[in-house]
Amino acid sequence: MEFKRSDFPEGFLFSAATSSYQIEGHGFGGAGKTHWDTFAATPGNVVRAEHGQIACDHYHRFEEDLDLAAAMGLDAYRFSTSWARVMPEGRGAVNAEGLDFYDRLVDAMLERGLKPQATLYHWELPVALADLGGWRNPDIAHWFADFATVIMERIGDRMFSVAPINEPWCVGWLSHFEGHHAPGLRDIRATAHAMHHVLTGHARAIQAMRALGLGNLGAVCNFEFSQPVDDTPEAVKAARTYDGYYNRFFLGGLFKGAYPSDVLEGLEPHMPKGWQDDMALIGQPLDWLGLNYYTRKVIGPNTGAWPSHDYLEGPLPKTQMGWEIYPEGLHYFLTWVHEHYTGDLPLFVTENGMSNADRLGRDDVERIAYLDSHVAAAKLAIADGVPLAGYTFWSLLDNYEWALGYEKRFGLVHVDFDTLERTPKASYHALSRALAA
Ligand code: IFM
Repeated sequence: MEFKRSDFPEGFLFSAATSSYQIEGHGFGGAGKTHWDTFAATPGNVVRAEHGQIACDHYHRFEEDLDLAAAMGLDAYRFSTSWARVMPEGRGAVNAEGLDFYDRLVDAMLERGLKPQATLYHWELPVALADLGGWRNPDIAHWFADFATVIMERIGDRMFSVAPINEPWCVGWLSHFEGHHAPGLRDIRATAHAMHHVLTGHARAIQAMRALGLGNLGAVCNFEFSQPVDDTPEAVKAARTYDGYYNRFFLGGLFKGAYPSDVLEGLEPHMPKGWQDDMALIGQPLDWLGLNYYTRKVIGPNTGAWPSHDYLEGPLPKTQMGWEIYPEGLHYFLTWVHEHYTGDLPLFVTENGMSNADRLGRDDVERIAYLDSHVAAAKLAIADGVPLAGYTFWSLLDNYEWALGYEKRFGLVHVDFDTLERTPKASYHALSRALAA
């Protein structure tokens, strides 16, 4: 790595992230069924119909995984709590084993000097709630706040930070408009409802956690740089629309009390009745914002229905996901969010990393270069005055990459999915040296 820890301000936090369904093994410990289990069991949705029943078996191997995180020299560990593990039916009965698991997990982080950075929901909706419409149902905001209370009554006393929902865009758009994630819908009304309710859910969970006395509460949004394919007004408008529903919609709700007008142009006819009355609730004061960033998209216009655009092949080198490598986008978003939305609020890069067709014994140079270039973009943003307080690598372990199954490897640590053996990659060792320096 070109960078070293001492390039960053005193107290800057380096961490690595994972999420519950992607690593824990939902077949263990009394977890309820999630909509990812049923989505994966439906032919055609997930590569080889792979699911998260075993995943990395983190449920039984978390001590070893946290040893690896600590030995790398990380300051913190970003994890998520599974709603279905804690409340198998989504409401009502609590699974004591699930609560005990998170209790042990958090203690194990603290024993190793890792600050717990929690996310309450990273997509494993209990099926009983999916049956009731999931994120399309306005009541989900209250169900989610109840879950927030149950889990944080148990572990909230030991959190460094908490965010309610990982990547609202994925919960709203990717899952209800593009159908790539559970519940696999392709419907604009479902999308508009889910995009709004993910924010009312966020807000009610923040209120519930404040009522418990928790501090350092934030939100984690994902961002993609939207590159028009050329400079024609049509391409510029198409890219702007993409930027609107991807990057500006959730920030508008969280920080400006309003959704962007160019997104409402498409979504307003489909929004839930009375949505405007929720905007004050959605704007709950936050203590920080997390940005997940990986890539840019090249966008061109089409003559179809709103949003009237196509994703086009870009010219830049790509990761195993087919995502263009564009570190300039991270610098752009850090400075843009700071200037236009969050002001003095601390920002965190809460996810960044790449998947690669790793084989053990390879030198892992692509991931090292990817991480180095993105950390350099973050460093530049700090020099430009952005109050960036931490950087989180995705991911500690190779894991379940949702509809793409176990094939896409994002880990700093290789996982053999037959033996479940963990082996640190060269990028793990390179980061470890950079963090010690
Ligand atoms: O694996 C995902 C994670 O669950 C959310 N952010 C992006 C990662 C890579 O696709």
